[in-house]
Amino acid sequence: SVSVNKQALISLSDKKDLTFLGSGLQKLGYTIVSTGGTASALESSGLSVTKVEQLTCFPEMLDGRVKTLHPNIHGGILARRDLKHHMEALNKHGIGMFDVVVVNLYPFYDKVTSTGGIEFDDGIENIDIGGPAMIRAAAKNHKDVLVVVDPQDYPQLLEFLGGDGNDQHFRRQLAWKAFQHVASYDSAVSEWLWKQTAGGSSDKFPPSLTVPLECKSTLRYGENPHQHAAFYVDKRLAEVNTGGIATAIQHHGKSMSYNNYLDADAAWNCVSEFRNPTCVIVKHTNPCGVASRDNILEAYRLAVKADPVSAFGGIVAFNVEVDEALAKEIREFRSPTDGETRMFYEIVVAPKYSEKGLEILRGKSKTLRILEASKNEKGKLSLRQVGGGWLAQDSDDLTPQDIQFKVVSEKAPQESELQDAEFAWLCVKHVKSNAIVIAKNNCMLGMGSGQPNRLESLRIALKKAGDEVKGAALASDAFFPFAWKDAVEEACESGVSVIAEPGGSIRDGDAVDCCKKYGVSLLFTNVRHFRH
Ligand code: 93A
Repeated sequence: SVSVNKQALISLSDKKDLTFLGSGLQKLGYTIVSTGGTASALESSGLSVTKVEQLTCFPEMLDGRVKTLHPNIHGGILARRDLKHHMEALNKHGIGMFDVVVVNLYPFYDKVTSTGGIEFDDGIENIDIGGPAMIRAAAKNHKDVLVVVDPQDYPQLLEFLGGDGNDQHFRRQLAWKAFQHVASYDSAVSEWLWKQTAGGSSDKFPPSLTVPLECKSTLRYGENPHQHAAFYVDKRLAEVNTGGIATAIQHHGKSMSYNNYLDADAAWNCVSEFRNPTCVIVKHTNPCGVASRDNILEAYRLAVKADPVSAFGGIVAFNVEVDEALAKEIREFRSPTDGETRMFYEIVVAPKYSEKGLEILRGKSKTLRILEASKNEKGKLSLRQVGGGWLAQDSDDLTPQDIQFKVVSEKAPQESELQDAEFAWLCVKHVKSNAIVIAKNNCMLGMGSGQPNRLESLRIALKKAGDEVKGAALASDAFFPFAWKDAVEEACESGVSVIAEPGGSIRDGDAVDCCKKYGVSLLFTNVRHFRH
């Protein structure tokens, strides 16, 4: 079923798998037409190519700015095969048709984000004009022209061309992908230009919101079964794989749900903050167990112990490799509540798994989702939706190292108490407001979250910490509006030895006096960590 006149137009910056594509097309009887670099690459792998210049009767000119922008190219892509006068026009001007167009674009995003940056003029030269024009033309005429922008689609393309080639669904899918590719490209250009106009600073607000999103998957449902849902990734981050949870590799388990993504993100963000080997357990986006230890097995057990009831069915995150010993511990560890039931989790997230570790976790349950996530980069934009609009802000990147813990009480904390306060502070940042965390010896003992009243969050945290609260540190994500007969006094009465809070209330003096009365240290951070 090889026909003689079939033509494929190929113009690629990323020449990955070009030989595979070229030889496949040639075997199917296609004449290949290419731009300069692509033609040379094909020729050097022994394939015969017609140069675009031979069709346009024009040299590639203006340093390559004008290569394919010509009626002999675009006419051959855009002509409607079902219209007689279109066909007559092609004949009259001696233009041949293209049945396949394979193009990928100058790597603009990679260039402008490369280390050391790029000169403005260089950035401009990397804006592809002819490529998107061909992609858009072919995608518009997808009924008769197959358009491919992703090397991953080459095998399917060749398979399709080897068959009857009449599946409109496949053609439409490719056209959709093509417009996505171009839209994402243009948004990268516009975002870069925006940054140049805003004064060269990448953190200028308002940011340009042209995030190129690609639908990664449709989800079974949203927060609840009656809500439809899908998952999108920022295409550019996916390419460089610094996207945190969005670009995580799933090694095993049931497909991720809407709530799984939220919870895994919260767990991964929290655990990524810690320098020492740490385990974080999250339930409904709140960390309910956090522990750092040189021995990660111990950290894991302590994180579960902080709140075994909440940890059951939660998300477990580590900032170190899950090896054989840790995987076994995750598989075997029994709930401290009854000492019998094996702990059950929705997801395990870690930066790395040993082969054996992975094998053991796979054996724990069919459903357990095992994620390998890449580091979250600082300085990301955080976006939240409200009715009819979006809120944009810098992500909250402050760590205790960036913060001064200023002693405002009469009693100064001991070194170990200061460390506990810093640990509690790192935890409280990841708990929904109003947030209270009680911690000691690099271990969260209790937390209260999401209460509209800070005193209630405090009481919940105290209750969870139980007797262990004595001598522990307490952190509050925002200042205490009242001290006496309120949160500060209840905290002091419970036996905490140090309190860390932002300060800034008109009743700060009361908090200082109250801590004096109970002999508790008080630290002001001057920084707030609301999480709404
Ligand atoms: O400079 S362009 O915007 N002008 C054009 O007419 C044109 N035609 C194709 N860039 C153009 N291209 C791009 O060249 C393609 O999008 C592709 O990325 C690249 C392939 O060039 P070569 O085959 O010479 O390596």
